[in-house]
Amino acid sequence: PNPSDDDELLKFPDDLMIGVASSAFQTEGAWDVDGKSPSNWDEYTHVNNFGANADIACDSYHKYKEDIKLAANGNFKFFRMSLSWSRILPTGSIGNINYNAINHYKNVLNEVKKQGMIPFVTLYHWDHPAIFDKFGGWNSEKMIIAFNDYAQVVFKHFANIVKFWTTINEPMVYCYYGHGKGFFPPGDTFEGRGPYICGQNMLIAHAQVYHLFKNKYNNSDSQIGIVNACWNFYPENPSEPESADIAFEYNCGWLSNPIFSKEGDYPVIMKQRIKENSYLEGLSTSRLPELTEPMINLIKGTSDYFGLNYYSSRMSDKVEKTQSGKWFDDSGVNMTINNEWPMDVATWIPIVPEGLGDILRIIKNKYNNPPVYILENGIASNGSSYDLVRTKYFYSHMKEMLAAKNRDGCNVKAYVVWSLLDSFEWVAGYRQYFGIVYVDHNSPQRTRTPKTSYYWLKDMIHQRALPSTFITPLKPLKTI
Ligand code: GBH
Repeated sequence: PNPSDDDELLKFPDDLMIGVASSAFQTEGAWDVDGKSPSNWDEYTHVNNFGANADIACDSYHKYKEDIKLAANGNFKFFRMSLSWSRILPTGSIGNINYNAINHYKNVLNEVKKQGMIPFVTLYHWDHPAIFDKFGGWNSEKMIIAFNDYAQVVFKHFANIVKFWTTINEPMVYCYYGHGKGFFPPGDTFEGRGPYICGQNMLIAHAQVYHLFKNKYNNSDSQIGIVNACWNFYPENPSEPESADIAFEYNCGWLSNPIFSKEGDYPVIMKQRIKENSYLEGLSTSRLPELTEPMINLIKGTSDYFGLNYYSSRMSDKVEKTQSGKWFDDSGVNMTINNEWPMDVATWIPIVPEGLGDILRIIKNKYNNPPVYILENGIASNGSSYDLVRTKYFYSHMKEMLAAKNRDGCNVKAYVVWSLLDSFEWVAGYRQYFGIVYVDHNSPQRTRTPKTSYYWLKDMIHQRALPSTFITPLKPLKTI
């Protein structure tokens, strides 16, 4: 459904927070400063990644005050950031806490609060001490223990300052790219198994840390949860709408259903398909590991909110069974891009704002209308500070989000823009920029310049309403 232009639908209700997001590895730099050890991504980018690394990135480790000021001046109320595990526990061991890092993050968090914003902290946005990859990283159950240790140290020092927590950012993405496709460290290409093992270990690690927090560090008003990246799907063939359901379950449901559904466990359709495929391949058990009854109960209900990262949508179409043993083929659905969807420089982000509204309605119906924090939404563009496509992208997505909330009763509590700065973009290095603030990566100062989208968002947050049609912001006299 299209959002109506009714004025009421365009208002930001009082219980909706607008925020801006970043992550440690993508912005901090200072990769070997003040006792930090190399992370998995440091090691990986020093030998792979076409020469692009995050040794300096945006130098936010040193420039955090400027970043926080920029966010606060942009009227954002919510500051999403992550912590660098290898900064806090350089050897991975709790016997070796790096108090430089503890002090640094104390300063950062206090600065966020001083500037009138609420810090929203992700424990794990894909970077961990590199040494863990020697024992298999997230394909090893040792990682569950290591993550618990790290979380205890973090909660012990910061639970009194931080109310909003995320355990793991986009487990599916990390597991698929790191342990299936091999594009992320550790670069494993164990397609038909690695992602599932990684996903299960992350689910258990997440659940244990959730319970740890609830048992030992909970305040009545603190929240802890997980964030998943979900696409929305549209059936290629309207007479086979189930292809979109299957695609949802396989993509978003895999690591959401065990937490948010009433029954818990992986989605039934996913279990069935992977088992059938495994048998066809001549295996006697499914490549998807089993969640035992105690595990199901441990994991069920372990998120105070549904963390959603939404960028784009895909078309879905059923395909014949294959015996390729690959993660993607297990779904039995082909996921493609509709040529009519417009896009900017990132070919994986065709612009589909209605997909955000549609997925919010799916989440509402499937998981009993949980509070939803949209923790990332954004698009890459070329470097220009007159970033009209991005500005329009925010307008159209916020409009869909407001209609889903104001008209359809979806329980959206936060909308967080990805990202504050033009940052290190993982495997895309510095070739794709998501920032609402331009960063000159050629200057030693990493000079920051707010873009048009920054000023536009600042104005919208101030008005607490969107105009009924998009009004093109004027081009400033000077643009980068
Ligand atoms: C988010 O993931 C991340 O949380 C965030 O750190 C990142 O900056 C942001 O995306 C923007 O990229 O190059 O065609 O192989 C979103 C999921 C997974 C989408 C990796 C892009 C690579 C597509 N991302 N994927 S491609």
